[in-house]
Amino acid sequence: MNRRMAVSAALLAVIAGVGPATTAHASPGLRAGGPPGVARTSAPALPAPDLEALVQALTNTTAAGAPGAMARFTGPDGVQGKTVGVRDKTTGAAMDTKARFRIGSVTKTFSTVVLLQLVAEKKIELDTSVNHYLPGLLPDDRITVRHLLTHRSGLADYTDAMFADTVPGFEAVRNKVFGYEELVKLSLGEPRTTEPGVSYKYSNANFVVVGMLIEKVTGHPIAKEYDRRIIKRLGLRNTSYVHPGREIKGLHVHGYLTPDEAGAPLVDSTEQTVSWAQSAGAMISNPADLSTFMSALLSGRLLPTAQLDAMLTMTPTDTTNTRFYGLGLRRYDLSCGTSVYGHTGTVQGFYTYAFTTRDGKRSLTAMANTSNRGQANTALGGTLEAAFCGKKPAVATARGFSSVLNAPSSAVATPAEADLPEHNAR
Ligand code: REY
Repeated sequence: MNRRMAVSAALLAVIAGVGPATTAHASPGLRAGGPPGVARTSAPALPAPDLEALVQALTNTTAAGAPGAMARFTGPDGVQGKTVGVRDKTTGAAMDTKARFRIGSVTKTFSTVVLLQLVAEKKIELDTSVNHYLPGLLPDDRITVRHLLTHRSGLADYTDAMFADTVPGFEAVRNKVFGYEELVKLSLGEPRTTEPGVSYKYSNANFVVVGMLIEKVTGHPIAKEYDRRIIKRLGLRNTSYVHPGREIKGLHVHGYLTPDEAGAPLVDSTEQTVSWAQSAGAMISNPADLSTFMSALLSGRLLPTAQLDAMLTMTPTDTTNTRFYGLGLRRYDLSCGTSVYGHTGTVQGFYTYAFTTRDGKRSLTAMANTSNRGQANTALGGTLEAAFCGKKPAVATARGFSSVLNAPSSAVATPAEADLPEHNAR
C-alpha cells in the first residue's frame, strides 16, 4: 500500500483501538515449564462490553467503504448481535448475524486442530521433518511440521505475486482448481524467506502443506476430517468446506472486492473456488459457529492439554509486543489487559475476526463484506476493544477521514506503525 494509505490505516488502528498504541497492559505471565510469553496465568477482571461502541466500530467499517458489517458477542449476559449496512448490494438485504460467509484464514485454526488431534493420536509428530511424511516435497529436510504451524518454515507466500493486481489476480483464479502440489510449486519458485525456524513470516504455503499432511496421514480428503473431528462433533450446522465448489449455500453474505483503482466499481466475489487457499483459507461459517468453535477450542473440548498448550505457545509477530502467533492461533493483548485468542481472515470480499478469551467464556465474531480495503479491516478490528474492553473507538466522520489523510505522518504514527501491512494482522 502507498504511504498515504499506510498513514491513514495506521491512524485508524489507533482510532479503532487495536493498533500498536494499545500497549497498556499487564506483562504476560509464565506458565510453569513453558517458554517466556506463553500464556497468562490469571486473567484480569473483564470490563462489560460496550454495545454502542461495537456499533460505532461497525459504522466506522462501513464509513471506510464496506457495504455491510456485523459483530456477534457471547458472554455471561448472553448473546448480542449488531449489524450495519447490507449483506447483498443488489437486493438491499440487510446484514444478518445468522448469515454464512467466507472466513479466510480462520480456516488455519481448523486445520491446526485436525493436525494436533493427529499428533495426540501419535500419527504425526510436531518436530519431525515434513519430508519424512511427504518424501521429497520440500527442498530442505530441516523444515518441521511445527515450522509450518508457526509460519517459520521460510516457504514464500505465493499469494503476494498471485494478487499483486487485485482484480485481475482474483479473476485469473476465481474458477481455478489447483492441486496442493501446484501451490507448493508456486511457493518454491520464489526464494525462501528464512532459514527453518529462524523467524516468523506469515505464508499461506505453510497451511497448504498442513492440508497435504492431514490427507496423507489419514488417507482421507481434508473435508472429511474437518467434518468428523470438528464440525459434527460441535454441531456446527453453518460451517463447511466445499472446495472445489464455488457457492455459499443457504442464507449468506455477498462479498465485494475493492479494485486497486480508486473509484472503480466493487466486484461481487462471493462465488469462487478459493482453491488458491484450500486448507489455508477456504472454509465457510457464520458468527455463532465460529464462536462455538473458538470457545470449545480454548476451553479444552477439542484437544488434550498438551496439544492445546503447544497451540498457545506464542511468539510476537511484530515489534508492538501485543500480537502473537502460536500454532495456527493468534493472541492479541488488548488495552484493558485482556488477551484474546483466535484468528483473522481475509478472502476476496470478506474480512473476519474470530476471537475468544482464554477461558472461552466470551467470544466475538466480526465480519465485513469487503476486502483490499485496509481502513475497513482496521475499523472492524475496533470491535475487539469494544467487546472485550468496553472501549469506544473514535467516530470516523468524512471530515475525520480527510483530516487523517492530510495529517503529517509524524503526527499520527511511528514509522513502524505506518509500515504495517495492509491486512494489519499478518
Ligand atoms: C490474499 C489476498 C489474502 C486478498 C490472504 N488471505 O492471504 C489469507 C488470510 C487466506 O490470511 C486480497 N488482496 C483481498 C489483494 C491485494 O488482492 N492486492 O484483500 O481481497 O486470510
